[in-house]
Amino acid sequence: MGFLSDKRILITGVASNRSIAWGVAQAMHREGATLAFTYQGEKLKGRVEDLASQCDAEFVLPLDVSSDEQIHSCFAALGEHWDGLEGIVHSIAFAPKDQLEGDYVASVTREGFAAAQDISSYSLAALAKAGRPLMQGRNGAILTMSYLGAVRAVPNYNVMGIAKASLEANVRYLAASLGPEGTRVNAVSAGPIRTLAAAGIADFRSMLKQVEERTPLRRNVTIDEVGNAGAFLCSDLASGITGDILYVDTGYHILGLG
Ligand code: 0WD
Repeated sequence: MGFLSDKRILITGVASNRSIAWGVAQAMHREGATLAFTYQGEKLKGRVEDLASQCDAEFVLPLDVSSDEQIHSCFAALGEHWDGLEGIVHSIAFAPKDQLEGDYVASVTREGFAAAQDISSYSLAALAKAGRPLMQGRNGAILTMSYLGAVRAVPNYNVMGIAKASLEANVRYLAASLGPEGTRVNAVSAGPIRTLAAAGIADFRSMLKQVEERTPLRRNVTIDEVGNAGAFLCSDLASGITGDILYVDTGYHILGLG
C-alpha cells in the first residue's frame, strides 16, 4: 500500500510527458493516490487524456486559470465526482515570451508583469479558494512549483522571478489561512528542467549547462525526483510541514561563488 492510498488529488499543469506535473502525477499514482487531471484548452485535451489514462485517472476536466468561470465549473464538476478532495497540484506558469529575454528593465511592461502575476501566482489562491469547501477538515495538501529566480536575480527570468516571489509569499499566506482547517500548502523549488514552459526562457540551455557544471550533484534534476518530493509533501509523511519551500535542485541553491 502506497503512502497516498487514501488521497484524491487534482493535477493541473500537464502539457506533455516532460511536464513537471507529469512527474508528480506518476509518483502519486505509484503511491496509490486516486487522481484527476485538468487540461488547458482543446489543443491539450487528447494528450492529457492519454497521459491521465496511464495513471488510471477517474476523470479529466478543462481548466484555464485565467477564467473565473472555468475555475468555478471545474470544481463544480469535481464535486459531482468526489465528495471531498485531499490534494491539489498547481504546476502552472505563464509570461509573454518578450518578458523572458534580455535586460529586465528594458523588457518589463505593465501587461507582461500583470499576466505573469495573474497566471503564475494568483491562480494558486484561486484554486485554493475554489477547492476549500471540498478540502476542509481532510488533512489535505496543496502543492505548487517555484524556481530559484524567486529569491535570486537570474538572467532572462525577469517578471517570472517576481511572479515566483509572489507565489512563494502566496504559499505562506495560504498556509496561515488554511492551516486551522487542516490543509497544508507547500512549494517545491525545482532546478531547471527542459519542458515546454522552459523553452520560452531565452538561453535556457546555458542554465542547464551551468547547473550541471557547478551544482553539488553535478547533474540536472529530473521530473521523477521533483515528483517524489511533491508526493511526499502531499502525503501524511509531511504532516508537520506547511508554508515551506523545498528545494529539489541537486543542491544548486546552496552555492555562493562559482
Ligand atoms: O525548469 C523548469 N521547467 C522549471 C519549472 C523549474 C522550476 C519551476 N518550474 C515551474 C514552472 O514555472 C511552472 O510553474 O513548474 C511549473 C510547471 O512547468 P513545466 O512543467 O516546466 O512546464 P510545462 O510542461 O510547459 O507545463 C506548464 C503548463 C502549461 O504549459 P504551456 O507549455 O502550454 O505553457 O502550465 C499550464 C499549461 O498547460 N498553463 C495553464 N494552465 C491553465 N491555465 C495556463 C492557464 N492559463 N497557462 C499555462
